[in-house]
Amino acid sequence: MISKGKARKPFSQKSFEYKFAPAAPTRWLIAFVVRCTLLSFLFLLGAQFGMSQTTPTVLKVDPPSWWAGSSLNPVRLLIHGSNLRDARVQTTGSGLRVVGAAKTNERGTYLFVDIAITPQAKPGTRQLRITTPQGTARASFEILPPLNRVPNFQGFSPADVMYLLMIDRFSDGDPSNNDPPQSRGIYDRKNKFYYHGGDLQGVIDRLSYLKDLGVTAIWLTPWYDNYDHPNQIELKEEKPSTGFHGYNPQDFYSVEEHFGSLAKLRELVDTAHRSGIKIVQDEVVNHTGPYHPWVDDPPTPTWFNGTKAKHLKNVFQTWALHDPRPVEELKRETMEGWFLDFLPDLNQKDPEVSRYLIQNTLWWIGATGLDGIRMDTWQYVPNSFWHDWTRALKREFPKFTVVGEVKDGDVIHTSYFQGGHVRDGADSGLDSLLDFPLFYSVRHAFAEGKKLDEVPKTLAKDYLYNSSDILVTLLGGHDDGRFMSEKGATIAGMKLANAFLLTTRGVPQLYYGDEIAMTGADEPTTRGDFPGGFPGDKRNAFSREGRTKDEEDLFEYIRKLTHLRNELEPLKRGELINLYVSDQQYAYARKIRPKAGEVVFNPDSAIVVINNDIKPATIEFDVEPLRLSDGEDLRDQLNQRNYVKVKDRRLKVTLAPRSAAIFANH
Ligand SMILES: [Ca+2]
Ligand SMILES: [Ca+2]
Ligand SMILES: [Ca+2]
Repeated sequence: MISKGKARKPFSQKSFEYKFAPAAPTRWLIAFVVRCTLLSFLFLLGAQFGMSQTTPTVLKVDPPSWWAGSSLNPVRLLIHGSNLRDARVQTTGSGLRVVGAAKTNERGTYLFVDIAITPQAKPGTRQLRITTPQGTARASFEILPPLNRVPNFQGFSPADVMYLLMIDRFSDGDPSNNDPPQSRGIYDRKNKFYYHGGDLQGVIDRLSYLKDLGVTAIWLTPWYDNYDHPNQIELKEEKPSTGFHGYNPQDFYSVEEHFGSLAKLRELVDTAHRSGIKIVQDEVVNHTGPYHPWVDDPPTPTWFNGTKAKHLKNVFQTWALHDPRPVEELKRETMEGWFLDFLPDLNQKDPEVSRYLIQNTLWWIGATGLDGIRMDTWQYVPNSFWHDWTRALKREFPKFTVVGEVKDGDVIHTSYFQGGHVRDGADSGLDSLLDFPLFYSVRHAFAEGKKLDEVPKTLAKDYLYNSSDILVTLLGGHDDGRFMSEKGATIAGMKLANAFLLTTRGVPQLYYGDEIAMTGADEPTTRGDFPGGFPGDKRNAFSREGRTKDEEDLFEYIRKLTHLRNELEPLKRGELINLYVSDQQYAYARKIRPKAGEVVFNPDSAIVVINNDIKPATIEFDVEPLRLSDGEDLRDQLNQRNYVKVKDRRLKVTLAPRSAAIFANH
């Protein structure tokens, strides 16, 4: 296969930059014009030496590799090139054979062909020969060694503490990829919408920091290759932006060159696994980036919903999706409309698109060993597709888990998308959702200081979910202003929010930098650079010496909570039992219900008491459901000097203003 990197020969602009020093967009334009001139020259040169314009060529093979023994066999290849009409595909080498006839699109630019891998096939590179009456093109295909089931493909669970980081903004471990030749001029740390240099090596370098913080799973923003030039379509503050966030895939089978390579990604997964940390991939299947080559040259006529010239615009009327009597036009605009009117909406009802996307997901997992997926824009993709996608995923990787992004504060709405029910004609099979309803309640109570009882009132709607224990809970993320930038936010409130998040039901997710109280009120500023992650930073907040007193205070508090969660089994998998609720006080327990035959070692329960008031509070409540013995002492795990005694199956607790306690017989 001619890899994409090789196809785009690095073009040196040094002399231009030296003479004219033009602005980045202008530089890109110059590079583009010169590249076009060069390509035309090479084309003419080819014609001169007798290469026919009708000779088949191959630019790319998706997927470029697969493993023997997969539940998906044969694999369907999508070969991109030119003059591929009426091509026959043959394989050379053992362990690989073509099944059935190849299919091409009208323009001869895309070819679909199925290849079967024999279970005994030895790992290594094989050749594909693509032959038409006008000639033969060759491409490579690799058979990968199947990865071990342990420690790969483990899925996440409520026993995990997840950490969301933006690759570009977390840590720059390799300055040599900051301004790569194939995408010169879109690195600028002073521009909020350009690349800042963070990469996969940076994440590897910070694994010990994350381990110390108590993180057991990392969700990284997408690492797909995004476009290599400024985005002139999506203007931010009236200027071109870039795909530093990763949500505008340009190539679903390649790692963004600013972040590293597939080999570096494999190294990250392996190193993280050795530290007991899982890796969660952020995937997008609803749309492609605006400059994806498919937009002007789709592999099938129905690859996208509409075309660049004629398509619906997404109107985000998501309520219509679960309306039993929907206005069909609204529903269609929501499912098939292009995000922001320019993100091309993939048509998963086209069987080739569906097959391509399912294989792409399996490939990232099978080729790297990752453990979970956070799926972007879940609700804008049909359930019939999700049904097939999750079924294929679980067949190959039974322990794997997926969390879907349904950004909505209403439990009635979000719960509709969890698997376990037939919705809109199919069961999506989705394991988990980001718990945005709880996120908003947490922000109101702990950041703004509003009534705390909004939190248990939101949890009271858990009956609507097929399973609420696996929901991913959060108090911050990259699409919202940071907790510490909310009106009324304080370190004390942030501590309470973390005490709640790390002891209630669900899989807690931290947002990078929240552990050191980073601020940022809106979408670009919430994605700030982690101090110390980048060459030349004035201080290094990854180390204790580099943190301010407040930062260190918060960091240590969160660290204590994650480690407690790790030590106290009930905090990981105990049933959530509410014990007391008032305007600004909330007490609850986590208690393990032993499985048949299971012996649970003490403590089998923990009691969390939170006072969100600005005054001290004394509350008394019944602990009957926990079956604690009268006279038993329970110690506050956050402050070992505090303890309470069970009396007449009740507890009386006094708490300082805006504070929390975690009582356990430990
Ligand atoms: Ca870098
Ligand atoms: Ca790129
Ligand atoms: Ca869609």
